[in-house]
Amino acid sequence: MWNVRYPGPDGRFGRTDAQLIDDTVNPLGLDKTDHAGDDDIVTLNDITVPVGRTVRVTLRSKDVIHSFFLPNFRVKQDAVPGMSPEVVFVPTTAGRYELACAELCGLAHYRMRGFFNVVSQPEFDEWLQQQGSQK
Ligand SMILES: [Cu+2]
Repeated sequence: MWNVRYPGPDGRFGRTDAQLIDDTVNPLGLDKTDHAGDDDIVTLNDITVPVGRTVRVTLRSKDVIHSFFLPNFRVKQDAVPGMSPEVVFVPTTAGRYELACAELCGLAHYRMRGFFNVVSQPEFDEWLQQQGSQK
């Protein structure tokens, strides 16, 4: 699945470390001692962004090569273990779009179907308010 993380109100991501990854209690390898991560927001297979604003996605993979694919945006970037490639783009049309993994990555490949929601700034602000932070 796509684990999606936003930096939260402080605009900073908490530190992560591959050594801290634990499939049951810490699938993202978050360093709980870094308080920059206290307000980070985590979603599964669902990304919401405001229309007309630059989106910067940093990709990480903990197992094999996956590929972040937004066919409607012609955006495609591999997610490679040990690397953190970025993809930057500006969504210009509101809507609900499909997010897929474009790499046949394993038995759970089908579970990597997600959604990329492009909404107005007020709708985004409301969505952001509704998200609980990950402590
Ligand atoms: Cu995949």
